[in-house]
Amino acid sequence: MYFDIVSIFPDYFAPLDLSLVGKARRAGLVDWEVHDLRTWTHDRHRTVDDTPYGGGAGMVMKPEPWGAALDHVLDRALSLPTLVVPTPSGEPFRQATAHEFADLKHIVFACGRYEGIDARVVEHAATRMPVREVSLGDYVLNGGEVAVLAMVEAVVRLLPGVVGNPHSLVEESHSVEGEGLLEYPVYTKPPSWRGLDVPDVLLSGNHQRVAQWRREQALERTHDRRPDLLEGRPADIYARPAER
Ligand code: 6GU
Repeated sequence: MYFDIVSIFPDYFAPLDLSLVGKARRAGLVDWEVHDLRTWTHDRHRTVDDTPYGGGAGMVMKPEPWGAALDHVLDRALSLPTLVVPTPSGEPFRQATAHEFADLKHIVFACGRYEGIDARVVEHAATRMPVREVSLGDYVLNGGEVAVLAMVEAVVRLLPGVVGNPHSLVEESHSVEGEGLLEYPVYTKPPSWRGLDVPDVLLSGNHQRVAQWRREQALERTHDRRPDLLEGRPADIYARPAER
């Protein structure tokens, strides 16, 4: 899998070489290039932004450097990439989105700053390649860089051979196999710590009771923290045990 990442802050992406993502790169499972958008400016101040038509606060990223940057990566691409544009006005980036992206060979990430990128950039790019405008959640970041770090990590860990034990992908929060519920609480040794005991059932060795307890805990957490995840599900199967 290959990523082109275009940003005015290329240094943001140095940490990608750490930890699991960096290990995957050194193993040849993924590679990327980070491009400085200012490479495609021609004025003395390497200007990438300008005032918005129609007025209003803030600045908008000019289309010309973006057009040239995307031409550059497309000209060198071995296959048709997908353009991913992080923006708080995008579709939600979910675990299912991470799986979709993990099936792609080549993603170009376009990191906007300021109030966003001139809308013609995405309109034009969409005539050349698939485009996804995606949001990490209902809050505003100063730019797409942190969102790209998060998406790259979410996607790379799904690539075959990246996560040591593939089973650890199965039971975690938001996985299909875990019914899209939040993950149950986990414990390790010692069995008692600062007066707090590990739940007895986990020490019982009874795998069926353990599985049942974990599902109940997952349901309880989901009810409390993310009731939206349970909407539209049959109430009897997904009621917390106390309500059944
Ligand atoms: Cl993907 N980008 C920006 N700039 N802000 C965000 C976001 C993305 N997701 C939530 N807030």
